[in-house]
Amino acid sequence: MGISRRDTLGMALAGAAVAGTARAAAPSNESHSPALVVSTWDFGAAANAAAYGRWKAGGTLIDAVEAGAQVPEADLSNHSVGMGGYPDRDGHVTLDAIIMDDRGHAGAVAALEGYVHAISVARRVMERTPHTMLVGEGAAQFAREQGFAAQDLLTPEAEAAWKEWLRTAEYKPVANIENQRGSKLDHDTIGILARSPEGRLAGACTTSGMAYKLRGRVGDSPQSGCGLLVEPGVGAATATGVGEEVTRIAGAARVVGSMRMGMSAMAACREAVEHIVKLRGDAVKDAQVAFLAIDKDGRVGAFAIQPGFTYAVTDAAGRTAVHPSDSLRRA
Ligand code: SD4
Repeated sequence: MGISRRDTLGMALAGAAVAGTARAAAPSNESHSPALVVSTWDFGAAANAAAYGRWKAGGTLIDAVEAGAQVPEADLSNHSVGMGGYPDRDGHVTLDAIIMDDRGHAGAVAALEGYVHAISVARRVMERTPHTMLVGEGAAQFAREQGFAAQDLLTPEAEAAWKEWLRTAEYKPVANIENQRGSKLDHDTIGILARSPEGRLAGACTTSGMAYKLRGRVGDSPQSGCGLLVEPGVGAATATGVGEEVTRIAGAARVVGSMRMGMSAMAACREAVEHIVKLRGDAVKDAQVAFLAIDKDGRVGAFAIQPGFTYAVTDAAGRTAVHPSDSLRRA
């Protein structure tokens, strides 16, 4: 499979894309070399670089997706994944994360407070417990026992934004807020999928969820089959956007299931989006939901309800491009 001129251009722009300034055209399913790492939104480029670097240095695919997910978790300017994330409506920053390989290993945390690298706590759940998910106080206790350092994740900036929000307390998720850095409603989920040249797969998804959510709310991201699913010999999928809409249809499982039945990654993402819109009608008129998938051969698919979703693709040579996804609605 060759690299088209258009994708060569996109990859050449990769350095700038990591800095969040350049974008390539949306690739067709056939037009780019097999992907090694893919992830959601513009900020996925920096995460891909970390994941690729870890893999190149001899790490496993799980090491790679963990390293990638840690980038936005530690980014103070990213107002939702991990540190600096906007809190729930009671002022608590709560994190959701999941990590998964293609051998049936999965670990997740939900509503975790006080630990910036939720993805690493999720990995410990996967590797050191017989369980697949720990939540709330139990997840925090586990993180403490595992030696993770507790931190106050509510930065002065996020606290000020929350206090400002409290004046009206209007809860209305805004489509594509993930790419509008510095927005008061910023909620950045990263879903990151990695594939080795041999076709092995792993994935991770981490978020602080929707800003100003009800206390105790958990979205799609940490739930297996909703925010993430990896299946050996088939592919992997992740989701971003309004988690309730993804959870209702077990979105990532639906995308991977369609791929298992022979659909391309692109067609499978589109089918899941169309299903949500058919099911929910006007309820998702203004909502954004997007799926990103990779098949076992490294072909990538992405599709969203609204225009504005972007995703980062890194090939086995380490070249990265950020693409706008196709969408059901037009700009
Ligand atoms: C959630 N799906 O908690 C996440 C939010 C998200 O970019 O994707 N934000 O509903």
